[in-house]
Amino acid sequence: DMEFDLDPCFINTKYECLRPTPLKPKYNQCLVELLEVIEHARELNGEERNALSYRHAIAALKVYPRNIESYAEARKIIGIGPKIGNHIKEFLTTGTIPEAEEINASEKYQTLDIFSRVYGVGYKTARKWYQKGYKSIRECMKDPYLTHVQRLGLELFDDFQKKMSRQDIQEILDILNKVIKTMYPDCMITPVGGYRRGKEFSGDLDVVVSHPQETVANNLLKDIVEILINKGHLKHKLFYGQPSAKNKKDVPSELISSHKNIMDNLDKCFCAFIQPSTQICRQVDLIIAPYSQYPTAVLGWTGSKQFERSIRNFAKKERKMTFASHGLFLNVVPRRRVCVTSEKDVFDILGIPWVEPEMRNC
Ligand code: 8DG
Ligand code: MN
Ligand code: MN
Repeated sequence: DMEFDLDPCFINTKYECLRPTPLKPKYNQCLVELLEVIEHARELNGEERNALSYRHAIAALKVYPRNIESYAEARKIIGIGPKIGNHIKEFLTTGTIPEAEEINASEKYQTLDIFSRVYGVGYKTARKWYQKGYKSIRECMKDPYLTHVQRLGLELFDDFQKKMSRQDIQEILDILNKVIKTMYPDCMITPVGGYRRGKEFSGDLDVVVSHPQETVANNLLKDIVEILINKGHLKHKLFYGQPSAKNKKDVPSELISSHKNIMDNLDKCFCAFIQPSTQICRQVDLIIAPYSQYPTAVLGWTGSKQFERSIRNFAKKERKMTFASHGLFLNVVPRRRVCVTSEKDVFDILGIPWVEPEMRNC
């Protein structure tokens, strides 16, 4: 169990990447859970800005070194303004937040929440389906205007809802390692996402794959997907390709809206993978990185989403640099790539204290 440095300038910052955040907050758990309900409702409602301010406040409360005891104490935290402060006051006096209770009891939010969990469905489509009067996944399947990806997402809904234990993930990783390394022994295969951050249960498996030879890396996605299909592991490709500006037109709009801030130039295939021991379809996100972009790809795909967001903001606003999964760049004209050799290198160049993957859970 790690007790971290309580230096206030380290903890009290608007950049979550500057401080370690463990998986389970020590204090303020109850309050955090209630604020998360409101944050999610804002997202479902399309109030992204508002959701973001909740996320900053939640992240700060997760690392706060004791339980908040007063409104005044809460307001000293960067990211907690009068609105969220008032919710905290409600919590301190009543033990709950009325708005969060209302949301939890609301049939509308329960339905929107379910729809938004469908692969390929963004908050916008979730709201559209709700407005059409659909109440269940079954009803959505009868919608005459479904895209191919939405139909797949609906069909795979039950399987994709099932969380994967670390053992489930290990089973799939073993297969990926065996199949890919038989073809390309020098391939590097790194599990990222929530699994790398130490989560006990994951919604999907995210894997970054690279190869020291750039020419091999160029064909890696095609070769890997082909062999996984041939061996019967891959059931569907949910998304395949490079969602760069060039072929953005071909990306289903739902994918863009649900992955808005996370598009990069790396080759990727989001696929439905059959887990042999359970026969459950699992979402596996395969990301291919050229060797020179391997460190940034691993950093960019480890998450959490808020951790990534804060690195990008920090790089842009404090360093005049751009961080993306496909590289670190100096914002000069023309934009210049900064060479990096490891994940640690990226932290060093940006001047961010090293944060272990298990401590990126903001
Ligand atoms: P879980 O729900 O899968 O258990 O948690 P997670 O692993 O943290 O969430 P995730 O949705 O699988 O996302 C993993 C990380 O990958 C997260 O930090 C955000 C990042 N990410 C995507 N999509 C994309 C993308 O298209 N480009 C880039 N660069 N990053 C992405 O989820
Ligand atoms: Mn994941
Ligand atoms: Mn993923």
